[in-house]
Amino acid sequence: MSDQAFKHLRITRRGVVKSAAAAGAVGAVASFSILGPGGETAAQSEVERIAQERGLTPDDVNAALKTYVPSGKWDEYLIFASGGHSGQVLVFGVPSMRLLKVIGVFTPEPWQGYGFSDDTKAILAEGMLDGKPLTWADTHHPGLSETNGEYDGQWLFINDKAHARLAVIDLRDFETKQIVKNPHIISNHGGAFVTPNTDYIIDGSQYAVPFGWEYAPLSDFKEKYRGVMTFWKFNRDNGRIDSEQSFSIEIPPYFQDLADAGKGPSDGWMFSNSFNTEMSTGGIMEGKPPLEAGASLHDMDYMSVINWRKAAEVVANGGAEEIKGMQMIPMATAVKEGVLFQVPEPKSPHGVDVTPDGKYIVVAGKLDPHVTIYSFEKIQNAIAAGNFETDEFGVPILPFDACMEAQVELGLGPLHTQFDNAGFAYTSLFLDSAIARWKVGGEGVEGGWALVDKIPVNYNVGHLTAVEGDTVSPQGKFLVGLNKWAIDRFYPVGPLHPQNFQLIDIAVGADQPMRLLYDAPVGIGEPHYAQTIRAEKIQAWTVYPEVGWDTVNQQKSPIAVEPGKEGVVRDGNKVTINMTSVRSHLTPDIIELQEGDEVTWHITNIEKAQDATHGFAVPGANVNLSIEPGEATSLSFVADRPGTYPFYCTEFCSALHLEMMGYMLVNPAGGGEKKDDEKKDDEKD
Ligand code: CUK
Ligand code: CUA
Repeated sequence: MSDQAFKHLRITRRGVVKSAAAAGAVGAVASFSILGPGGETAAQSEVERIAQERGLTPDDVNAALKTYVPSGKWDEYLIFASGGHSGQVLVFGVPSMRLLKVIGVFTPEPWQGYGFSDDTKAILAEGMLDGKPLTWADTHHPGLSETNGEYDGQWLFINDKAHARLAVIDLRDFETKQIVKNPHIISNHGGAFVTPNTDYIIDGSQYAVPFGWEYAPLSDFKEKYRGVMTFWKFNRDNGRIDSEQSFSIEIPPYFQDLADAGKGPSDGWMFSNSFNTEMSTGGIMEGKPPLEAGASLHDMDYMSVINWRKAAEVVANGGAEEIKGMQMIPMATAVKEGVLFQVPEPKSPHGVDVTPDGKYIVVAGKLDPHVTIYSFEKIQNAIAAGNFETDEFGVPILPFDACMEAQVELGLGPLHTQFDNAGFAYTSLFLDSAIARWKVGGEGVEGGWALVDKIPVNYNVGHLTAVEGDTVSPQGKFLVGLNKWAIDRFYPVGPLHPQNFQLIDIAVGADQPMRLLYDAPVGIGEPHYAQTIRAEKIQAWTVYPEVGWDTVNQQKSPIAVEPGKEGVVRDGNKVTINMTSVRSHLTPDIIELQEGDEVTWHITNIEKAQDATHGFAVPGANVNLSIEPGEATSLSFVADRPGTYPFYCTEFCSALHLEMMGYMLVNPAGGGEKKDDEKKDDEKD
């Protein structure tokens, strides 16, 4: 930038950066204690010099000051983002946008030992598909647990769209504790969305299939294919989903999409939009319209309106059937019992979001430039009025005009909506590559249901996340656009570009434009959705509460190894190793095995110091463990290849870390051709 332009940058006595260009649009950002009482100072000219050298505008300097978090200082908010195809969860700090953690969820994660220790292998095994292991997932929607509609910082759930699975993460240690596979459907999308007290986690189907994805020809689509809305019961006492208490509702074979739980006045209900009410099944080669065209013929699709509390009563009263091992309310029962209704919604909608006060439901158009806002009260009145039309499956269709409160024209490709603490809603515009801010209306609101302004984003924004933007009390301040395309934002790293998380300042007043603060590349998958929580709500352990901790069940482990009790126990060809790890030794450090031994190796990290994690690798066994301070864990394998195996600690834990190793010697069975009785003799030795 030219010197001329930069003359406009000034740091005032109170640390306010101002420029002619940005005058009035720039707020107080920091205070420089080193600044003198007036005029030019050394610090000021230093800032100017750096800015000039780097070609930074006054807006850039402001953005830097608003996002920089100095060493040793912590971020105010945490983002829990889907890791997309990686099958993991990403944790970012806001406003720094620093990546704090990648949580292993559906995919083995070697650094955390996730999927390598016996107990975490068992968690991944819960998510097998018909007994086949899956090592990836298409994670879309993380959902933080809520108490009275507020994030409570205790649990996180996330769905796997590709296989209709749901995972439970404990935020005391940021580790995955459970994976459940939906027995009714093979792909989901309307999950993980929690009810206001986390009684249930909603998990709606995406692509219709016969129950249990059994075979049925596409010509039987209307008869055999179905949509499903599943309600997983969450038990806070043990921190697990209880499949026995969970249930599904059979719904028409439309492609259900996003979902959201009601709150406040709409608590007890949930909403899910759908597309492809045309029930197109493709068939380009058969001379039919391609699926995306066939699925976009109607002007209206349907939002499902479900009384989940009533549905739970129906199940409790025996109104459900067991299908594929889990309760299912038949569609006819759901209709008869007043559980299931539909409301028309404009053309292939995508997002559905309930306003913080629970009074309105916002549906975004995708192929319609409007958001459509429904009034929960009006929906209830329409239900009370009765006398419904139905679709061809007999499901009531409430009159659009009777339920609709307002429509706001925002721009092209509206998808998802978040809310702030000042009465505004923010809707992503995928086709416009922009985020629209609009005023939520309602009783006593001046100028409601109206577009306020837009900010361009780079590019193709999908979801967005505002601070506590899904709760009954959003916090405002920051918004992050989860942009699918980065194009020119980062130095090229090959044809597969990173995703771009763009941090946006929404703490500005309504009369000032939203401002872009920071671009954070995400190079691990496509994180569809994220939620942002006040960091202080999460009180994670820095070390496990007791030495010898079972990190899956969060209690003292029965297999914990105490110092002084280490050793190797042999029972025939079953060998149990009891090991401790502490800086800088593994005890025992020489392990003698016989070829074919079945080995169970218990290791306890007896450290109590923060960050004194030891890794543990056994070459040849495809194992790496992460044994955090206090953790007790195990691994099992068969020593099937005679040889010499140095095992070692894989975290640089201490000055003598490289010495933190030992030898595992697997003796050949009988030196090649030994007889069986000789082998037994060897084992006795
Ligand atoms: S979806 Cu991806 S941008 Cu799965 Cu919530 Cu809308
Ligand atoms: Cu323990 Cu390195």
